[in-house]
Amino acid sequence: MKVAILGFGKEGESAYNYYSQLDNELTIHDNDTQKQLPQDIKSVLGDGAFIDLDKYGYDLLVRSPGVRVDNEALKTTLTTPTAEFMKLCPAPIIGVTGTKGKGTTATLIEHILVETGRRVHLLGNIGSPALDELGNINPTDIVVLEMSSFQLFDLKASPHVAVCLMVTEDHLDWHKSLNEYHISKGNIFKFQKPSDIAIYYSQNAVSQSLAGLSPAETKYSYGKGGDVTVSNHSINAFGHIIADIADVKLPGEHNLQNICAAICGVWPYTQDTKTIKKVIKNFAGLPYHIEHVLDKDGVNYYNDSFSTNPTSAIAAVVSFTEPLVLFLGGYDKQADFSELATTLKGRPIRKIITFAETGQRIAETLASHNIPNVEYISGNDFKLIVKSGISQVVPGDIVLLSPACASWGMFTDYKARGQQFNDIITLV
Ligand code: UMA
Repeated sequence: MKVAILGFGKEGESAYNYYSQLDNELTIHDNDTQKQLPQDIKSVLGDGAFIDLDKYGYDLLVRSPGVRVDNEALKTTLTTPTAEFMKLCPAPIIGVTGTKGKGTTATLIEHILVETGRRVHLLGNIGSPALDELGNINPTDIVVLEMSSFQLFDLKASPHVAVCLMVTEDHLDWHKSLNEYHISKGNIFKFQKPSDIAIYYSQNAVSQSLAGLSPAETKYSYGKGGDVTVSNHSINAFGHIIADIADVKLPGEHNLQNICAAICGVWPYTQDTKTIKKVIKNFAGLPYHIEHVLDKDGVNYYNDSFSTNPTSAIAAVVSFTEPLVLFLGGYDKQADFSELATTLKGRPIRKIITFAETGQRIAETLASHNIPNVEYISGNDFKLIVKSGISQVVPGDIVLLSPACASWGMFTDYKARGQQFNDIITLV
């Protein structure tokens, strides 16, 4: 077969390895002319890499998640690594989507199931291309698949257990509209069977209405009035008290909701409340997710570099009542920062530094909401940016990197941004 791999990042490389095993003739398409490619591979690189894909006469196009191909007029068969994986995966899949919290929830689901003795594979948007693991999965295993809107966009399959967390606004530079973003997320439910299980967040209208697309006869909800709730200072699931919220290590109200979602996700496989409690008590969260990194002279430093949209920055901000030094800014995904500004209103602000492509726009939005002590710093000197923020901290302050934007432009990814932040605060 003549196969084109569209985009040669993590997923593209995984697809390349997968399809080359099957003795296909492969070509890589990528916008990046500097892309490092396997030796002797055919390629189409540059701005026009994804234009008129039918003209090459391929039998199959394999789309990486970040590459957008509008396929209405396309004649060549288009697939994705996620679609191919779901078609062939021998084990049941618990899919997790939502605007934020996917990684934390999927990881908690994995930790709980592993603790009950299951063999579990945590794959997908979390950073592990699913096709890489396919040959290693047995029918008795469980796959936990973090699914982004880019992966769900043209997917015509849904997982056995589908978990949809809070859906707000994101990726409007990629999706044509908020509605399209929501429709993409809805694919996690749309192709389920009656014997499948749909899980939604009762306090998020989008999540709840998307779950309505599912023909699943079993639907669980978490949040107010749901099957799993936080009330009377405890986490309650299906009539059992699971844990006291004082036992939870993860910071923030949003993480209590992620825990509730994870309990719904594992419930079809385990109702061992003791094990669930043990994992919840021990789970301190993922790196760069409101991660406590330093306590220096009475000032606590938190790294939330994973915050790539305003919703997650809001969740981080409301986790603290102490005076904040906050860093905001990054790549422009056309997000609206006014709700973040409203959230910041009335909170104690030591300093807000805005930076990078969105820095000026964020500063203007905050100014229009009369948020005090905001400074925009232009340029790419992250050390200068961080040092300017922390120059006036006093004991009791919280220093928080929760940029509300993707890292691209200044950093390769959120991990590089988070690592640089940690290096700088540790040294100064
Ligand atoms: N490319 C183009 N043109 C485009 C977009 C990309 O040529 O318009 C090329 C790039 O030059 C690069 C390659 O495609 O060579 C990158 O492919 P990709 O953007 O699909 O990224 P991958 O490296 O394959 O990583 C993807 C996910 N990235 C995206 O969806 C953007 C990773 O999620 C995921 O961890 C990885 O697959 C493994 O499954 C990252 C992410 O930011 C963490 N996800 C978004 C989010 O969580 O909000 C959706």
